[in-house]
Amino acid sequence: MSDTPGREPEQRLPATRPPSEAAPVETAPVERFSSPASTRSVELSPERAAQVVRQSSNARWVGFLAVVVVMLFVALYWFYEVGTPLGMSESRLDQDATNQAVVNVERGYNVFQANCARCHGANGEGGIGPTLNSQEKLYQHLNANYLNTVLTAGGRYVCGNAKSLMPVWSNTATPPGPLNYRQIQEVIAFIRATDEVTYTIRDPELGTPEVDPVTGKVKTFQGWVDPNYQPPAGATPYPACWADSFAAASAAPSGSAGASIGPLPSPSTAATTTTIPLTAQGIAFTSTELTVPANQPFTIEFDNQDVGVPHNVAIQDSTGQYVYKGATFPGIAKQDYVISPLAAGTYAFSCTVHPNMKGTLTVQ
Ligand code: HEC
Ligand SMILES: [Cu+2]
Repeated sequence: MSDTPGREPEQRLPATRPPSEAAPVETAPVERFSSPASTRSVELSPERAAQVVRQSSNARWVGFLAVVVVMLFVALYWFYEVGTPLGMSESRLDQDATNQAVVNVERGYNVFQANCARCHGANGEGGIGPTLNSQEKLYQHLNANYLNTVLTAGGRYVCGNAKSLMPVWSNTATPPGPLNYRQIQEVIAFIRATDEVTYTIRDPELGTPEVDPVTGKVKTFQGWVDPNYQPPAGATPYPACWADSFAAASAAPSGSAGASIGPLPSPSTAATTTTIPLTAQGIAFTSTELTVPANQPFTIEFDNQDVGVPHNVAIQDSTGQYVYKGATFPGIAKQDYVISPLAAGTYAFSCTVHPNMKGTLTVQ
């Protein structure tokens, strides 16, 4: 049936139900909500108003505390980043730089041992190549720039010797050497490392500290540079070519050593009775045992067979004191060293340029 106007009211929907057995009378309208009326009221009750006030006060506190926490975090992070005042802690970047410097030195140690130690000595004490660990040289001569140039241009840069035994190391040179720019930086960092820091020797591949199998301790090394070193007053700067430092030094001691020996005739005037030959070849003396008579001047006929490599002969007594230092000169050349009489005993002779060129001189 449709509810169209024009019909009788009782014919419109909803149709009134006729009383029946199940529902004998019309039921009262049912409340649709079960909550109390106050909650449905739109007005702000006094309790509700009080609650709103309390809640917004809490919310302000939460907000305030959140701001405080953020500010504390910012402050703490700030000091973590730039370091706390009064030097209580180092800035993060400085700390990273320090760590990186240590890593460079430790890796440079490995580069040096693998490539340079066979000529310059495990500790830079010198050998086929010149000494690198002397404070005199490290003070100014062996600066990072110079090292970089020498490693890029090769040993010929040092004294202008085209046949220098030291090859080019940097792979940026033509023809390229075996070391990349990182390794060059690292080996320079190692040579310039300060002796005030103890560094750890690490496995070149794994980077793990190396442990001494005997003592069970981690192996360490110290840098070479003494930051407090000052050259003696009036000292001349180290010569650009290291060989010149021997040429300059060798003149004086040979004469003064003779004076201390006593009233024996000076070697220049007395005819020497003994002449012994000595040859240097391949950065080594061909004979390591020499014998000369005691209390008599003698001559060492020194034959340097190494092209462009400077050598000399120096004699030390049992206390390590130099009693004679011959002039240093590059090969191929010959020179006679006239040496003042020596008291009987055992002496050591060596090349001051190449400390591992040595032998024994027996005076009897
Ligand atoms: C084959 C031997 C040899 C090797 C290996 C070698 N050098 Fe040399 N080095 C020499 C010789 C020899 C000289 C002297 C150059 C000359 O006068 O011809 C020299 C000179 C130098 C000098 C200049 C020293 C000075 O007093 O001016 C430096 C620095 C140097 N070497 C560093 C290194 C480094 C770093 C390595 C390893 C990457 C290395 N050398 C590997 C033989 C070697
Ligand atoms: Cu020598």
